[in-house]
Amino acid sequence: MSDYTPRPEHKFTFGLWTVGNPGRDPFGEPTREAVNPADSVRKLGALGAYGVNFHDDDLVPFGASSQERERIIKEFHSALDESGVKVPMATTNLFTQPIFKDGGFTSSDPKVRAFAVQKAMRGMELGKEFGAETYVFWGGREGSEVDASKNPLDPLKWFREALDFLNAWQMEQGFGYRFALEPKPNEPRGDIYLATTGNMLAFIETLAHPENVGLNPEFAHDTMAGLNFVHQVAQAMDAGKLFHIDLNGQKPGRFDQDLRFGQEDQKTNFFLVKLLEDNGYDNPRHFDAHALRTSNAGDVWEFAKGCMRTYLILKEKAQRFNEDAEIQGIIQELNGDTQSLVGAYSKEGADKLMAQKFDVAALTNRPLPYESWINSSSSCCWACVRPVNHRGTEARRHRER
Ligand code: GCO
Ligand code: MN
Ligand code: MN
Repeated sequence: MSDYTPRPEHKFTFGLWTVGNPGRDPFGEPTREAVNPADSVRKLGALGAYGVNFHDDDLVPFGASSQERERIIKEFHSALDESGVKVPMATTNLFTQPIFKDGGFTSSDPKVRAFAVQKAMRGMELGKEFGAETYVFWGGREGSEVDASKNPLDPLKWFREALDFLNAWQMEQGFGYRFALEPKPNEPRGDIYLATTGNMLAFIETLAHPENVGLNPEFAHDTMAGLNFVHQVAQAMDAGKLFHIDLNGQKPGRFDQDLRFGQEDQKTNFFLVKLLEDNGYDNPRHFDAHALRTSNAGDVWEFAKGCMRTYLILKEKAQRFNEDAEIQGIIQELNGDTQSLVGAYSKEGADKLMAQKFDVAALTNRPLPYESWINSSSSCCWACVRPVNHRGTEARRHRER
């Protein structure tokens, strides 16, 4: 039996709003008591998490007095010191307060936009107080239901203005943040601007300082849009922009479910973990999920354990996949030599390519028996990872799961 005990080096993190989620939904009142942030930190530390993240208002309630703020900060510092839990990421809540009903950075009202930027500046100060290195921007209210109300180019300009201003300011302060933008297609707005990982990647290149701005893609968000999350994350990695990641569970075409990591679509989760682990992803693995509304306070911590345990199980499977001689042999056989014949452009290379003869029939008819692979190797299920001939050990391992 493998050891699936989470440890700080696995870099698992949770938001205060995730384990602290009281089970409220648009149709119903909370089903659990609110959790004190310092208690969440101690509990997460005891479970082996690396870090905790927060929105400004998760830690210091909106409108709190300065004495109240000082008291909370002090208490939170002691909980972090005692537990060894870090704060790798912080963010601003620009969605709960009614002032943001038609957007924060993209509101048509310049005063609301300025207030949103000021709130983000204060949130950055709060994050730095605890050593946060990544600052996430999720534009929950940055969207619309009524497109007649503005020129669709304006919100993009205003979003850019806010990010450029905040980035210049935080650099001058010496905060050293990396910004991670988090796309989502809809909810709570009918349509949210910059809906997908691809939209965000293109937008980043239009900023004044694209070098320290990257992505915080979320499993649920791209899955809601019906996209292949593994491909989205791969593109962010290819661009050197995977600064952070939000892991959870989600069925396509639904409201934002924020289920436990691995609760849905285990195959995609397997390839996601494999992508991250195979390609040296070293930033936090953040679970932006919450326990089911049916959970009581104790069950919430089982939910947290479940997220981390699932990741470690999938990580182990990815390793087995990579080390399995039979699997690797089949992949090698299917792919053959993948060395590129095109390469970087040169005049000589172009002339050579133009003169090259291709045996189109042979290339077309090269067998790619993906279907036979599954049958002949007869994996007992995808989760065994190994397409084996039901050898005793594999079959036993399956039964033991
Ligand atoms: C959501 C989002 C948020 C953000 C969080 C951090 O769908 O509600 O995923 O949970 O990740 O605001 O910025
Ligand atoms: Mn989300
Ligand atoms: Mn998220």
